[in-house]
Amino acid sequence: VEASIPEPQREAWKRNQITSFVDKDGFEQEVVRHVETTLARSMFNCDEIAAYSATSLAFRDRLITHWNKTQQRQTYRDTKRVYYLSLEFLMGRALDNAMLNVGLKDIAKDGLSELGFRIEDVIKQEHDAALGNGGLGRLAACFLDSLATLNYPAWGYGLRYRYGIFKQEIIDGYQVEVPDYWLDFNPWEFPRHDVTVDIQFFGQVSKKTIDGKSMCMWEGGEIVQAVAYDVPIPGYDTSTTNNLRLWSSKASGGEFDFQKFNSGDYESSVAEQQRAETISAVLYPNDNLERGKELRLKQQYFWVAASLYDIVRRFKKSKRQWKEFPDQVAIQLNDTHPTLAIVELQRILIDIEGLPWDDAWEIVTSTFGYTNHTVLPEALEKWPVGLVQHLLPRHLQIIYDINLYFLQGVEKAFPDDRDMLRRVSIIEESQPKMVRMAFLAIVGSHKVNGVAELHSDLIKTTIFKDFVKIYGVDKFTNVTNGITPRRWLHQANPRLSELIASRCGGNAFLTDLTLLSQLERHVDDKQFRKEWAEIKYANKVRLAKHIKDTTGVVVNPASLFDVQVKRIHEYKRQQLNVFGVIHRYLSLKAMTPEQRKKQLPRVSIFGGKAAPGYWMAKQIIHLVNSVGAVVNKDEDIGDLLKVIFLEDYNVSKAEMICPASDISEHISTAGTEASGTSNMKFVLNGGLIIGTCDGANIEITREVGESNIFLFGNLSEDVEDLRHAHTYGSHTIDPDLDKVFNEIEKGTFGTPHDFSAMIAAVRHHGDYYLVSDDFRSYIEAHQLVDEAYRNQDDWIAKCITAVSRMGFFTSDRCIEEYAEEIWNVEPLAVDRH
Ligand code: 8GP
Repeated sequence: VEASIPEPQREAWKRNQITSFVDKDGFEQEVVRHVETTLARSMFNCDEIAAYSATSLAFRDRLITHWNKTQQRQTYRDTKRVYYLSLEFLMGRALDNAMLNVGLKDIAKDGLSELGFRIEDVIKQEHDAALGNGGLGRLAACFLDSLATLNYPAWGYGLRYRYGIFKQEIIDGYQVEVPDYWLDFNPWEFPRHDVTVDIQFFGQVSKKTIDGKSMCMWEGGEIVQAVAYDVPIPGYDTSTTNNLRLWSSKASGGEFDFQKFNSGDYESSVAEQQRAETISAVLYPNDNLERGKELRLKQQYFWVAASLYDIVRRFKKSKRQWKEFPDQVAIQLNDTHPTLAIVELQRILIDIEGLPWDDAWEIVTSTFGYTNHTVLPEALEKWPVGLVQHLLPRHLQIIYDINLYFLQGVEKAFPDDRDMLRRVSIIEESQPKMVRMAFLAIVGSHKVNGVAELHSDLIKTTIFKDFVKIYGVDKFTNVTNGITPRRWLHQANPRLSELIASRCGGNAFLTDLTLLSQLERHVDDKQFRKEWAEIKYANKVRLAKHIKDTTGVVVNPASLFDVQVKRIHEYKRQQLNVFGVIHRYLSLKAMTPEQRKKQLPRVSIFGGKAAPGYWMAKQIIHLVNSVGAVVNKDEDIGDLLKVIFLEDYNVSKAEMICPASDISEHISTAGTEASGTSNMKFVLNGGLIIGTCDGANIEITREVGESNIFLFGNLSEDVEDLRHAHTYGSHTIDPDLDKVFNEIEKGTFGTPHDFSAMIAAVRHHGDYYLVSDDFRSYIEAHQLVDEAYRNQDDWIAKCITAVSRMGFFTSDRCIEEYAEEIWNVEPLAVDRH
């Protein structure tokens, strides 16, 4: 619909351009206006939530004017855009980030104070936007921040879940899940009731002849409507404000079926509406695990089809030829969840636009790039052919055709390798037959990347080995993950950020993180070290207060804070950590009081959610809590060891925890953690890490130097042989670990039966994650940590040195690599604020 204002009337619009506030008085006016009009309240009933709402609305207004200008500029210049398709965006809080990126936090602070509020209290009112599970979703959020900051024309596309990742409560030492209903009041989204797409499911395919051409028609079935909700994404120190478009599902054709209603069938008309709304109702709470639920496949197609419709609609406005599509559009698939986009674009081009198959396929494969985030077999997506056939009959036909042409090419190129076709086929000939989504993603993309060097090498030599033979090695590349220093340093750790700025020539390091290297000159500066240590201590005091408030346990901030916060998963080996904690406890117990006095006090802090259906992960949480319950009240031990489980780990908690850590644990079995990104956050905040030679730990070691990290454990190349030996040779358990097991079995930490499966996994079931093999070297690495920490001066020097060498790990660098190597897009130059 043409809704543009005619030229003669535009003058009035230009005269009345909205001006955003620039100073404290302007900000206060906006807050008061929003409290009194938008919220319909007054100074007599304005609580902190109202202050938060009004402040957010004031900043939102600002963002949206920038957003409008950014979109107009991008449309006018008509350059290539990037579309980042991700089923997860783990955004966290928006207000603090918006204030910092726009550069008006100080003004807001003063203004709020004059109006009777402390800015920290106002910021804390915001509910995290938690539309993700862990690393994959947070990476998408960091990428959006970098894309906007670097002025790339880019959109994110995702689902607007009504329920984000569940909230975790710990009751009697067990995880309990509580739904996260977060949309009550969300000032950061703009419903676009005018931007809707009808999405088709089920139905049948028939052949029709149109203009002498035989075409496939997908008809019948049911229609669900996708409604767009837009979230503005401000860049740091630039006016570029990009868009995150989230789709929400509703029944097509309005509120409910009036015909059914009138005929007295009220219930079923409401039921139909509810069924439609179910599609975007809930985020699946699994990290690195795929459960193959039908509703999940529906979510995927719903989101992908709506997003592609939107992208194609935007492209068509420019009236270009189809072959120019890949010059205008780059689509990145965040893991295999959006792989149906490949099939959907091919369908649009051949069935609706009438292009020949080969021309369409050339366009499709030039458009897509695919990022793999895991090699764990249980996380690789496969869908039963029968399910795809039922839900998306036309798509299944296209998948079969894609596979046919692909396999024909393979057969020609490898006539002697008969088994090759079976191995690489997009259809797995199992019972039932399955569509292998990763293979489809590879075949339909022009680039495939892993997320850290080791991981990118592993996918080339293991799960995607045959595809390297088929396509050549150049199709496969690496983009090591990164994090945004705006949120993960400047926002999370303002005092450290300020101290760094004072030695690095101001805030420029926030957009050029390599400038951190200037810190190295100050490593020996006593005053600088002292200020550094004071900031770390203050951050630990803040965390200690949170621990006291939430668990009742008093911890001494002078202790070494040892932190492992991430999703609970056997491959991440929280069990190794808790076994190590028990070993430490037993060693302390065996000492004389004199010996104990010489020991270094430690707080072991755990946090993270277990997928609700992941029984073993829940047992690990239970063991940590059970150990804490015993150790924390043991008077022999006192401050020497405290064991804490922090409830409901999320993005905003991470912002408090990362700055307060002395040592953090990144201890996955070598070869299993694709990258890890919290490892980067902890080092950037002046903590050291203990870790295995896995994921990005390896590159962090290369950058910061071996003397500034504590590595231990077997290497990834030895894992397979060790596993083989466990199963077919004799498997002896490390004697110290055996003592730990015996203590658990004695009932020291509660009912032994609760933990018998965890122990049996190591003793009797092949110790798949190599807990016993790595135990000795893990304990030894911790002894080195203790020794190093005793010399505080050296310790601080290590931390400063490590931070100064972290420039590589900014997500800005990642985005530049993607832009150059995969997307072929350029930033649009713009004015600053
Ligand atoms: C995660 C990886 O486990 C983590 O190492 C990495 O840092 C992060 O992705 C970002 O790249 N992977 C997943 O969360 C994942 O693969 N999830 C499901 C798709 C299986």
